[in-house]
This record gives sequence, C-alpha cells and structure tokens, in this order.
Amino acid sequence: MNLTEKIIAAHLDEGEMKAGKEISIFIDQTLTQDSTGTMAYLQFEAMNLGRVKTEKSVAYIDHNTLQSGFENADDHAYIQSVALKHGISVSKPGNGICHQVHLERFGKPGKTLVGSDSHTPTGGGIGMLAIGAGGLDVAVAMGGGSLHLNMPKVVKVELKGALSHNTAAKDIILEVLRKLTVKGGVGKVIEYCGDGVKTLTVPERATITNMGAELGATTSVFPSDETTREFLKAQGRESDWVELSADKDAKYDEEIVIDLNKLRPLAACPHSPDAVRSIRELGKIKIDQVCIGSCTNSSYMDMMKVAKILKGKTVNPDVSLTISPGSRQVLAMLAKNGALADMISAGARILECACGPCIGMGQSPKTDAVSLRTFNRNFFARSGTASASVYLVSPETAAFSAVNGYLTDPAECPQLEPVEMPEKFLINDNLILKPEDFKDVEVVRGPNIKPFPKAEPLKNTVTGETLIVLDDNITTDHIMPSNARLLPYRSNIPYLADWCLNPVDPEFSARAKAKNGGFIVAGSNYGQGSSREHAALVPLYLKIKAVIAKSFARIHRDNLINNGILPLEFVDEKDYERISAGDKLEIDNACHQVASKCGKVIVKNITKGYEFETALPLTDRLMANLLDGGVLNNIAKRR
Ligand code: MIC
Ligand code: SF4
Repeated sequence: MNLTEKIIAAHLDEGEMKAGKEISIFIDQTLTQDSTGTMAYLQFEAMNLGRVKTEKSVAYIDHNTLQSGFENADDHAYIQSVALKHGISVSKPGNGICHQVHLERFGKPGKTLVGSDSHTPTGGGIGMLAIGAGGLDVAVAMGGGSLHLNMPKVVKVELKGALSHNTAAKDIILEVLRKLTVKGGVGKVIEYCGDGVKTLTVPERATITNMGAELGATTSVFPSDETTREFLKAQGRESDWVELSADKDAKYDEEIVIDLNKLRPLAACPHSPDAVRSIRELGKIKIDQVCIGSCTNSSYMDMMKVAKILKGKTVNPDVSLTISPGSRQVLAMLAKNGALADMISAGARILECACGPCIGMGQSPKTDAVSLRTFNRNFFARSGTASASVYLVSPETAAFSAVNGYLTDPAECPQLEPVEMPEKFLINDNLILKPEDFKDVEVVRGPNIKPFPKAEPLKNTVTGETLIVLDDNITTDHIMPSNARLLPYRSNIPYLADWCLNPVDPEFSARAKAKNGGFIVAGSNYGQGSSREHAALVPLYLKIKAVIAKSFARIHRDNLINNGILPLEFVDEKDYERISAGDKLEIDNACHQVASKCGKVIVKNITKGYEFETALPLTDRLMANLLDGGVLNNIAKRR
C-alpha cells in the first residue's frame, strides 16, 4: 500500500477504498480557527452533541486578531468559552497560526486531523492525514462522527537529489503547482517520496503540504522518518513518533519526478498560485512591499534564514517589509538568539504571530503596488488592494529582494549558510488553555453573535433567474471576500451578505435580494481556495437555489450540499456558453430528480426555450442532505 492507503485503511469506518467511491474515516484530532470557528461552534451547539469525542480538539484564535471594534473580541470570548465547555483546548490570540502551532505541539504521524481551514494539510509534513473541511463537517467530527470523502487517487511525487544554492521548499511546491495547476489535485492526495525527502526538514515538508491546498488536493503527505522523530524530540514529544512510509512496491495513480538539483527559484505571478515562472525569467521587477510569514513560511528555520539575509543590512527605502513569525515559540526563540534584533535593525516591521496580511488583516499595499509575499494565495484583491500585483515567493527571495528593492534571484546571491534544526525548541504552552482546568464554563455571547441561516427542504419546482455568469477558477475570496473590514462579521451572515461576489460584481447582492434569489452559473473549479462555509451560507441567505458550474472545488461543493444548495455540473460544456445573465431557469420535479439516483438533473431555460442536462452524482447520504435542506435539518429529522 502507499502511505495514504495505509492511514485510510487504519481509520476506515465505511466504504470501499476504490478511487472516487465515498468512504468515511474516523477522525483523531480536529482544529478550528476563529474566522470559521464561530460558525462551526454555533453549528456544533445546534447539534447538541455534548463534549467532544476526539483524542484532541483545539480551537485556535489567529485570524481576526485586529480588534478595531468589539466584534472580534466578542468572537474570541465566545470561542474560548464554548470550546472549554465542550472539552476543547484553546490556543489564545498571540500564540500563533493554527497550522504552525498544531505541527509544533499536537500533530502526530499516522493520525487523522480535520480542520475548518483549507491549509490543515500542513500536518502532512509530519505524516498525518490532515484534511481541510467546512465547519459543519468539523463539528460532526468533534461529536465523534466520521468524515465522509471520496476515496482519493494518489499521486506520487518523487523528489530526487537535493536543493541547490538558495533554492527552497517553496520552490518545490511552486514547481508542483506549475505542473499540476490549481485544479490538478482535485480528488487526489499528493504523496511525497524519493531520496530528496530526507534532505528536507519537517518545516520544509510542511511548506509543501500546506500549499498543496492550492492544487485543490484532498491533502498531501510525507513519510514519517528519522527527521520527523528528531523534530518531535526537539518539541519534547518523541513518544508521539511512529515510523511510516509507503511499501516498496506501492502503486500510485499518477507519478511525477522532480529533480531538486535542477530546480531554480520560482514565483507565482498575479493572480493565481499556478501562474508560476522562474525569477530569472521575470527579471528585476521593482517592488513596493515584502511580507514574510503565513502558515506556509513562518517556521523558525524560515525566520532564521531571513534574519541571516537581513543582518547588517537596511531595507530598501522604497520597500515596506513586514515579518510575522508563525508562532510564539518561533518569536521567543528569535528574541532569545538575537535574530529578532537583526530583523528590527534592518527596518522590518514585526507583526504579531497571526495570519495578518495573508488574509487582508492590515498591510494592504499601496495603489498599483508590487508586493512579494511568502504566502500561499495571491488571488485577485485578497491583499485588500485590488490594483496590487502579488507574487508568491520563498523567504530567501523575499528577504534578498527587500534589501535590493527589486525582485532578486537568490540563486545569484551569496549562498546562505545552512540553518541548523534546533536540538530543543523553546517549549511554553501557557497560552494554551486546557479544558480540564476549567469547570462550569458559561458560554459568552456578545451582540456580534447572530444566528446562522438554515435551508428549507428542497422544493419540487426550483425556479429563478440566472443572477450572474462567472468565469473559471472563481475563488471563495470572490464569493465571500475577507479582509479587515469584513472578517469581524463572520458570525453575522446578514451583514456579510451585502458583499457576496463584490470583487466581480458589486451589484450582485442587491440584485439577488431584489429577485428573491436565483441561480449562479460558473466555469470550472468554482469555489477554489478556502474552506469558509460563509461562501455557501451567504448565498443561502440570498436564496441562491443552485450553482451550475463546469466543475467544483472539493470543500466548496461539500459546503453547498451541507447547506442545501444544489451543485449542478454542466454535462455538455457548450450549455455554459448558451446561458446569459437574466435567463429564467427552472427545475421541475426537483425532489424526484435528485432522489432518482441517476445522477442527472434536467434544467429548463425558460427564457430561451431549451432544456439541458446537468450532473449531480450523489451518495444516499448527500441526497438526503439535499432533500432535507442541509445537514442540520437531516440530523434533526433523524433524531
Ligand atoms: C484562507 O487562507 O483563505 C483562510 C482565511 O485561512 C481560510 C479560512 C477562512 O476563510 O476563514 C481557509 O483557508 O480555509
Ligand atoms: Fe492564515 Fe493565511 Fe494560513 Fe489562511 S493561508 S490560515 S489566512 S496564514
């Protein structure tokens, strides 16, 4: 078996391990973060599941840390109290980004983890099967329910040799993105192997599995080997280590080989993580901003490389450099060994250990700026400045460029001395609250916590206008934008609804309200990007009945079904070309069509007088969720 199959087999609850077939797996650990967490816990409470049944569940507060009004602080107080009451540990604001802290303090090789954040696969860096999902699926897992997914295909990525001259782990995942594209990983797990694996540290592996999310992959995974053991030992957790790898004769569905020796520094160009070009070819583009951090590249090792490059230098006068270490452990170690002073002396603006600029929580660049970021997403307008051009690069590229003031190829800069993996990390868990230390917790609900919308059972005639026709690769950042102004309202769906699809069409929300809902039509890979359930809850609030697309991203499709919205796929892509905004569509006998098990739904274009076929492949479970109007209604009905 390959490694993915081994972990799935050890956790299989239901189903057959055949690619594409629905299976369910037992979940050992869960994580939530605050911007999806409020909703996940409101739903968890609505399910009335009592205390969590997992081995470990952690609620992180790391996204909405800018507190310019009472809203974020309200959400923090709600999350802390609801989590402790139900047996969930809480990582307080300032303790770090969920994925970085989870890797350091809780992740275990061979275990399953589901998190309400699309970058949960970071845990694959230590050999976990770590999967991002919508809040409802995480709530179910916290309650002891297994996670349903389609048995993935497994792609073998063989890493050969070793990275050369200032080329980084980020360049490996950018190369995979160049080869596979942002939809190339849908329905697949990316499994790394080969002699190059042992040359990579755990944080480097985690950079690669983290950004596997941008492939649309179910997750990515590395073997657990001696390097993993050393990492866990340095975290004081050697007893959590087990050795894990694929069998020698393991079979894979696809194979890719990457020769690390030949790899050169790369950048993902605006506005997509797969628009990858070599830095040499891009040339010396003048830059205005450099942001170093995010769950992709904020480890101790990354920060030390940056500090070495900045030591004794000054940031270019035209560049604003921000650095956000990934966790308090990283920050404390940098403070202790003097590296932080080197960064500060060079002129870096040190931000707190949180997501920060990655999710538009401050540091939006100036008009028409070029911003280099070590992050994982450069979707249009995500930085908060629609006219900005964001390039995704390694910490090495970012730091050399910040000093020079232009995009700099690190392969042409002096070779950095290697950063040694510490024998012991600085361990201090005093910002992690353990539920066993808190008795009789009262859940705190400030005025920012509003009830969430619930779908109604499917109606037999579904009818409405085509409210918008969208292109390929529409992200959840388009559907439900997130930035410092909107993130405080993650537990207030009516407020967020006014911003639905705003970056593509500022009139969309008003139109949807005026027409009493309707249909969204889109190209391929609709809903790529984050796990935010809000990208389904807000359309639900706006009475969107169905999304008809060429194809869907995995988590978003699940979120639509979980909330009772039909995700229909064009069978003949030419039908996408025939629909125009404003066309009235109708689905007759909708309940019968959905329940018929033929996997097809006929849609009528009333305005243009023709009908077309759409695909809706469903298991019995998903069918019941759609007929009942979402998971919560379905659970309530079964009780
Ligand atoms: C992101 O990187 O887009 C986020 C913010 O972490 C999201 C979660 C969210 O929208 O709250 C994700 O990746 O799932
Ligand atoms: Fe936070 Fe950015 Fe990572 Fe999302 S991608 S979890 S916003 S650091």
